[in-house]
Amino acid sequence: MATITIMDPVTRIEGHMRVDVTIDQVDGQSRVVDARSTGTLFRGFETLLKGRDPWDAPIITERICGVCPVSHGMAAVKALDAAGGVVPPTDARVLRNLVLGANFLQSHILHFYLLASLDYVHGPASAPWTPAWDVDMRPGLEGVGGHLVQAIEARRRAHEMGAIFGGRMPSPHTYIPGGFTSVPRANLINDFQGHLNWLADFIRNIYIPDVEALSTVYSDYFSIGQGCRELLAYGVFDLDDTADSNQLLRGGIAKAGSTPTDVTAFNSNSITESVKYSWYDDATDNLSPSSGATNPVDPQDKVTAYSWLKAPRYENRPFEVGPLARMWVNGDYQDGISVMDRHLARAYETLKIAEAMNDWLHELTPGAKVYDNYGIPKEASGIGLTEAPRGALGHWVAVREKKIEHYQIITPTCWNASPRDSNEVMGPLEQALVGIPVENPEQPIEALRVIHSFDPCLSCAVHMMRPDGEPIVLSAGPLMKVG
Ligand code: NFE
Repeated sequence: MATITIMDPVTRIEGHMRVDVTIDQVDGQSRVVDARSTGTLFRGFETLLKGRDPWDAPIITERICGVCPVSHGMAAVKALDAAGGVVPPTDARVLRNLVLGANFLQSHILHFYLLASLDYVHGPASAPWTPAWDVDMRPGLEGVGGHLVQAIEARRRAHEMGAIFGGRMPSPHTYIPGGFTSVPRANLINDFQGHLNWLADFIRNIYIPDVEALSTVYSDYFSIGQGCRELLAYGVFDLDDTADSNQLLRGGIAKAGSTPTDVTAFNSNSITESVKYSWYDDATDNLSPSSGATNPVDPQDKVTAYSWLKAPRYENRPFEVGPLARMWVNGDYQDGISVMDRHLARAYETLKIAEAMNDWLHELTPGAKVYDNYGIPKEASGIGLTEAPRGALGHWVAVREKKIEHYQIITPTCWNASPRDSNEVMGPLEQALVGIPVENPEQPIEALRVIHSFDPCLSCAVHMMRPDGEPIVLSAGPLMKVG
C-alpha cells in the first residue's frame, strides 16, 4: 500500500519548503511514485516595488535573500542598465563580477559542507547534528566531515572578500544602474588577492577532492535524480563592455545527452509562468514575466493548488537550472545529469570562477572610472538576466513617469522546485524524485539527497507569511509525518 511521506519543513536548505512523496512497491522495491514540491510562504517583493523609484530596485531586491543578494543586485542593475541604454565602464563591470564571484564561492562551499554533505556523513556527535537518522552512511569519507570547520572559515573569507569592494556582505550597496560605487585601489586589490589565494587553495585541495571522494563512495547517485533532463542557463560574468558581452559561463539551452554543438541560444520571449497549481489568480496563467502579475489568492479558495511558487516554463517545458546547467551549456561538464553530477559540476564551477576572478583582479586599474551618469528613463523597460549560485535569475522591469510600473522576478528555485504546470507536467525536482528507491519511508534519506542536490532556496522563491496561517513546526532535523 502506498505511503505518503511529508517532509515539512525540509531542512538544510534556505527558506521554507515542504515536499510530499508517495512511496509504493514497484517491481518488489519501495520507490517514489509521485512527488509534490511546495513553497510554503508568499513572496511579495514584486508588489512592493510598484510605484517606487527605480534606484530602489537593487537595494530592495537584495533583501530577497541573504545567501544570493548579490545576484539580485546584479539582475536589478542589468535590467535598469538595459532600460536606460547604458553599458557601465570597464572597471564597474569587473568589480560587479568580482563581488558576485565572491558570493558564488561562499554559497557553493556553504552548500556542500553545511547543507548537503550531512546527507552522506555523520556530523559531530553533538547538537544540532544529533539525534541523527539511522540510515545508510558509508565509511571512507571521514575527511569530508573533518573539513566542516575549515569550510566555515572559507565561507567567512569569501564574505570578507566580497565586502572589500561590496562595502558589506550580505546585501552590498555598491550595485547601481550605470556602474558601481566603490573604486579599485591598490591596497584593496591586495587584500582581495590574499583571500582569493587562500580560497583557491581550499577549493583545489579540499573541496574538489572531497566531492570527488563522495562521488566515488556514493557512485550509485550518478544514476539517481535525473529530473527533466533539459537544462537552461542565462549566462553570467560579462567579459567585455558590450550589451551582448561574451561571458565566462555563457547562456543557452541543452538537452540531456547533447554535445556542446547541440547547445542552442535561448530567447527570453519563450519564458512564461503557469499558476494552475500555485496560489495565484488563474487569470494570470502562462503569462510572460514582461506582462506577468503577482496576484495571490486565498489558499482556501484554490484547493487544487499546492505552492506559492509559480511554475516557470521555457517553450512550455520545465528546465533545470543551476551549476550543472551552466557547466553543461558552456561545454565544461557533460558527464551526466544526476545527484552526483550536480555536486561535481558545482565544485568544478567554483574553481573555474575563482581562477577567472584572479585574472579579473589584474584587469582593475586603481582609481579608474566606475560610473557613467545614469538618468532614469521617463518610460522604458528592461530585462536583467544573470545567474545566481543556484541558477538562472531574471528581473523584468518597466518604468513609467520615472517610477517602477511593473516588476517580475523569476528565481532559480522557482525553475527547479516549481509545481506542476497547466499541461500537468511536474517541475524538475518533482520529476527527479519520481522513481527513486526509498529504503525506509520514515527516514527517506534518498529523497533528501535528491532535493539537496538542487540546493533549493525557498527564501528566494517565496517570502512573508500569513499571521493567521497554519503554524509551521520548526525542528533541528528533518521532521516526518508518515500517513
Ligand atoms: Ni536565496 Fe537565490 C540563488 C536566487 S535561489 S539563494 O542562488 O535568485 O532561488
